[in-house]
Amino acid sequence: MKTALITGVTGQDGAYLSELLLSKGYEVHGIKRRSSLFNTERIDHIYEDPHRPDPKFKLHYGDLTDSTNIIRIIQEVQPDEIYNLGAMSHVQVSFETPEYAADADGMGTLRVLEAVRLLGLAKKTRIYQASTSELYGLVQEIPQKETTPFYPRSPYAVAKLYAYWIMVNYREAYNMFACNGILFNHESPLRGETFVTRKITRAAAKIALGMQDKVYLGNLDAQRDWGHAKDYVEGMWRILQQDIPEDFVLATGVTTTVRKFVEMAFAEVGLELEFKGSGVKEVGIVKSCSNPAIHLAPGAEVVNVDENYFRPTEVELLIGDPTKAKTKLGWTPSHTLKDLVSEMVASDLDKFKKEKHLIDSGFFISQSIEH
Ligand code: NDP
Ligand code: GDR
Repeated sequence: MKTALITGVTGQDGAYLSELLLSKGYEVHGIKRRSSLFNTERIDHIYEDPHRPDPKFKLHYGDLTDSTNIIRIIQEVQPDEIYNLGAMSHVQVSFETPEYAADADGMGTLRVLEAVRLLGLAKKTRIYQASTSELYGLVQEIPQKETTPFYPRSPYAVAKLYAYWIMVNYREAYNMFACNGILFNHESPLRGETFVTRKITRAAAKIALGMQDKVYLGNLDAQRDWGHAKDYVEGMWRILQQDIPEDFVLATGVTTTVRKFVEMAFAEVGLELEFKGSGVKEVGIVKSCSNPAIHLAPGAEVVNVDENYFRPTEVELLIGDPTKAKTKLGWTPSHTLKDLVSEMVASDLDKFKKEKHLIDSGFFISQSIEH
């Protein structure tokens, strides 16, 4: 039985990857941060009571900014594989916390590599690094592939650039099995609520249920290559099962604007939208409604642009070329964007129907704040 250690186990990818590795018979260890509220919602369903004999899923308190803690956990776990998914992963927030992003996302990766090396595990432990399409930043080539030059456009992406190269360097210097997965955006019902896709699917669900009037968004022209997180964690695992350590792009090869994603999500609840105006004056209004449960007249404004969501430097266009992953890993994404949007909206509708029921019955009074 193989043992895996996942940093960022409480995040979207950590949850799906844990499920995948457990289904493959791995013993899975995850690092979770201490927080004042419970932060294990995404993995509660696979949590095993440590008092039971021989649990296959174990959690350790830790943080990528704390080297001694990383060393201790790796020494204790002696993992065959490490998936370094932990990161301050929000691009816009990284402009507000640039030093922390550098520490957790950049130096954190170095801490993992150094721990493995210093503990004498360089031959045993394979390491996956959660690299990102944000490395491509300002467009240099379309579509973007493993050989496309990088031009990061945020403190997050610059920190991830350091992480990318320190992985390459440790692979070359110490012969370590260290690989970068350069993953394009991947989403799911477990996606963090402040990333644009989830923000939109939540809004579509809440507006349909009469729980929210409109959603404020930033750059509607940005284009992203969106896939499903379930497909991407399968790719991560395949990257570490190769004979030779290499870096791979995982992407769908299809790009879509944020505006189009909004239209697709609202269509799922029976609202056809049209956009009028431009820049900060652009609005998304209801063109027609085929859902009798929704009381919104044509012309109702449900999308506004708020310039606070514009980034100081934006990544306008991402579209990946997954040919290398297809050829060498046999990896192909199995979800279309339409499937993904349907699944996310259905999940948010289900969640907010329950919340509304509790609110209407007087059992629940706090509605979540929308960012
Ligand atoms: P999430 O934001 O959902 O999860 C991030 C995880 O990292 C959470 O478990 C979080 O803990 C943890 N974390 C944050 N800071 C630290 C720290 N200092 N020490 C230890 N753990 C920390 O991200 P995703 O699951 O979407 O992404 C996983 C990884 O892949 C990230 O590194 C991200 O940058 C990268 N990536 C993601 C892509 C995507 O489209 N999803 C695409 C390309 C790369 P907590 O729950 O306590 O906040
Ligand atoms: P991204 O994802 O920055 O690509 O990083 P995000 O969903 O935050 O933004 C995608 C695009 O949408 C535009 N946008 C908005 N974004 C947010 N969050 N909120 C808004 O209201 C909004 N309006 C428009 C953004 O400007 C951007 O162009 C994600 C993260 O998961 C990273 O960790 C990962 O590395 C990359 O994907 C690949």
